Amino acid sequence: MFRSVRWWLVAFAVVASACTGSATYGATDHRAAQAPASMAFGNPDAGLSGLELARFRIGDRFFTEPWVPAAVGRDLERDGLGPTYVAAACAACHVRDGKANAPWAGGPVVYRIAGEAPPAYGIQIQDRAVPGVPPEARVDVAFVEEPFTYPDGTRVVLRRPEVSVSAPAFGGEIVDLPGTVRSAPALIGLGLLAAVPADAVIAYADPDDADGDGISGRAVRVGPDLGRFGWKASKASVLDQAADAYLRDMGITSPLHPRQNCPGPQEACGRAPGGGTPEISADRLAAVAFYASTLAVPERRDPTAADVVAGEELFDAVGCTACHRSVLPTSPDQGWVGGRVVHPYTDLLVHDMGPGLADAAGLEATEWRTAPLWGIGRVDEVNPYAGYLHDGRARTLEEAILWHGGEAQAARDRFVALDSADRARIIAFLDDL
Ligand code: HEC
Ligand code: HEC
Ligand SMILES: [Ca+2]
Ligand SMILES: [Ca+2]
Repeated sequence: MFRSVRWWLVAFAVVASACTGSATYGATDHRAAQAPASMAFGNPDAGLSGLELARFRIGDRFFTEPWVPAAVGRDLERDGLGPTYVAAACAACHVRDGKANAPWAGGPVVYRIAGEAPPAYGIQIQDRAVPGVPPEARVDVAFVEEPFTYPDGTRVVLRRPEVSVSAPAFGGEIVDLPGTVRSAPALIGLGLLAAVPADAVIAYADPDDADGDGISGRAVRVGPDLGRFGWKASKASVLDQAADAYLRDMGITSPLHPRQNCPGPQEACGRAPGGGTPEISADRLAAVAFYASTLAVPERRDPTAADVVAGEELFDAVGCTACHRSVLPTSPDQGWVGGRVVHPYTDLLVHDMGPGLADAAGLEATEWRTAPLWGIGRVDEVNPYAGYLHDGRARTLEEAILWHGGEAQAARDRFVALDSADRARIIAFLDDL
């Protein structure tokens, strides 16, 4: 009974948005109501035209199907994997368009050197390679337990990752360099985030905390553009992020990165055959970026349920919305994503999150982009092996909150000071997103 009521609400929302063209955020199409929960992130935005949907499907195919090694005398659509790589498909990390399997669940480990790139390896370690080419090194992640007790006596065991790099193929210096594990985020609503006017983001920045509320927030500049994507907002566009992923994660060259990822001393890598020049064309790269930009944000499940409403009020009252902003506009002149009001629960700014989440020494090591929270309640249904936070360390939303420090310390402390029923309400609200 309840379920069918919800179905009609969703159907109504789709019809309404199709008529007015002004859905609030990412209304999914009606199939979402029937599709399995694990597919909640895989739907195209309801605003796409027929032609755009066709492009979405092409992008989907290239996002999902794995690449294979190149071989001399063979020309396939998706050959050219590596020579060194981390995974063979976008979908191997962004599982069903959601988060990656966490390192504690055997997921692919994206390991980035924090600081200057060692010339023999480059900024990221590729721990796999095609036959005949040595992988750069082996990366293992272990977890150290850090028990935590609430004032009311409730205990939670937090876990901090500890990375060890071994079997370095091109010199041992990387074994001791500081680095950072990066978990693949869910890819919903990115076209909407791309369409938020830079001014609306910069308006929330307060780098010197002029208003003295303990929250600063810095807009990241990438050349003339605003950095919006990645855990440190280091990419201005989904296309840049996709081209980077092709080269660095999969070893696929593109018009943006035409040279294979084979640093000087890696001779076997340099000699290995390629899969074309470049290996992915501009058209296909653009289709994949389009796909990754147009995945719909799922409808909220039950936003008027009493606990969810109370949880949202508490979320605001303890100060979560100082960073996880609930309302942002998109520019009117942005086609299918334009002129909307979106609820991403991010300000797209980077904040000092304290030493507990730092990935190295130095000023920027503690800075992370406020993670968007839309869809966060579906993450574990889309992929039960997913982890939260930039390195996937948190197994639950509660653990993720307890890791907040730095500018978020006060909000975290107010969360900790709540009684268990109110903490559960905040989690119920997050789970509804
Ligand atoms: C080996 C794992 C891996 C593969 C393969 C991979 N990604 Fe990612 N992706 C990541 C990680 C890790 C991040 C976070 C990067 C960071 O913050 O530095 C990310 C971030 C992103 C983002 C930014 C999302 C946001 O919210 O800011 C986009 C877009 C993206 N990936 C698209 C792609 C596409 C398209 C492909 C295939 C061409 C792909 N990725 C392949 C691991 C992967
Ligand atoms: C000072 C800004 C700030 C405040 C205040 C803040 N957050 Fe966050 N939040 C972040 C940042 C930045 C991240 C990403 C940190 C990382 O991955 O290392 C994050 C991550 C999260 C995540 C994990 C998201 C994911 O995709 O893994 C959850 C859940 C979350 N915050 C909930 C909350 C709640 C609940 C509160 C209030 C108690 C809160 N946050 C307060 C900045 C903030
Ligand atoms: Ca290649
Ligand atoms: Ca490398």
